[in-house]
Amino acid sequence: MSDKPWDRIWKGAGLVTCEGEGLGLIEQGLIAVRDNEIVWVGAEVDAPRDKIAATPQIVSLNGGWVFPGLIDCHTHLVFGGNRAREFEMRLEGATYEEIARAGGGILSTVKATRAASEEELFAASLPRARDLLREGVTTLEIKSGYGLDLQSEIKMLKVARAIGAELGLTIKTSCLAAHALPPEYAGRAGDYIDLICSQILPRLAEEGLADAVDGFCEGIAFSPDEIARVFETAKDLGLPVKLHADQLSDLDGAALAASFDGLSADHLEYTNPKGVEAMARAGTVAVLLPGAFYTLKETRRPPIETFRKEGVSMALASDCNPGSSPISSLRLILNMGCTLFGLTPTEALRGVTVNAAKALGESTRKGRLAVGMDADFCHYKIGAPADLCYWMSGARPDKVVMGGGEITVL
Ligand code: DI6
Ligand code: FE
Repeated sequence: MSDKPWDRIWKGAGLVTCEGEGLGLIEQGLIAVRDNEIVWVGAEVDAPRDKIAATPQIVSLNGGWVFPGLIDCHTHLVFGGNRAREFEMRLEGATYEEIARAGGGILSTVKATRAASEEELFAASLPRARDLLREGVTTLEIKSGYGLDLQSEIKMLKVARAIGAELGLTIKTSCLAAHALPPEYAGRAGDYIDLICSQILPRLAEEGLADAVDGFCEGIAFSPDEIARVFETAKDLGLPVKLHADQLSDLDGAALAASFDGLSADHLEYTNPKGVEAMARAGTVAVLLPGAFYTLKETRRPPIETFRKEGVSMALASDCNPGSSPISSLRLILNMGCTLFGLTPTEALRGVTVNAAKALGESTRKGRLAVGMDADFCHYKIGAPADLCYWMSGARPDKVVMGGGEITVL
């Protein structure tokens, strides 16, 4: 152990470390931090006395549980406009696909997002990120995909980065230019894929605006061949990929993502057993999105049992977006993951911590309370870890720590 003194200690609460297979619980735990890293974690009784005595700042938590900072690994929270009218249309019987084919859906958000200035987009999107932060989310993925032209995609991803700077959150960005066919390319999907591969991705890579490349592989979006072209370019640029796969139909999307060593395949309601096997082999995380399942009143659930059997890591995310998952609460998603998809609270909690970190390629820094990890964590005054899944919304964390510093959650 290094001789350097510790900066700060948090003690007096249980720890949900997410180490090992389960939650890695430690009752009466202690976390020590130096700079922005965890330097000691374990049971308080085992902590070195001399180190504790020399630490200038000790925070006593008085019960409750400390979790790794929660991670929402799939969001579309930067967007302009509002789709409440579509919600009403769906209540009147229209389907998501019908609305999309009639020019509503994603394309109506594209119109509003293109029309918004960077400042307007930032102002509209920040509250959604703040909602998540208030629940203890410290790492957040944000996708583009409502710009669908070079300048608008850049604008979205700059806003995503600016949200991270404003709130002190870790933001991972994904380019989702292959989300929908923009109206000016109607009937020319191949040309739009050319634009993505020859201009949008190279420019975003050059500017460091995209940490990964995503796509929407679906009958109402892009075919597996089209997505494969986008992924080839991503590979050439050294960017990892992930995919909206098999959400509304089985297009072998999961296997496609796995064949490019995808970080994750997301949605997966219609994924077939071969796709699950391919994901297991590639170490591709299954990102489950019960908010979209709920909103679209889907009845077909992702093959959870097969993921378990094949040892595929499962993550849970909000999919926060104006159409299919108008939700900016990861707490509610934890409950939905258990109630709608049959996850255990342990699986659900690992799904917004250790497995969500894996889905973002951040396993070495995020998602666990362990030595060497970023000092991101949140403290909830709850009786048992499963309370976060059981109670819908409700109590907020009373402390959120990011990079070793406590932040005020407004
Ligand atoms: N799948 C989704 O659930 C979202 N995008 C996607 O590819 C929906 C986005 C929207 O309706 O605006
Ligand atoms: Fe999505």
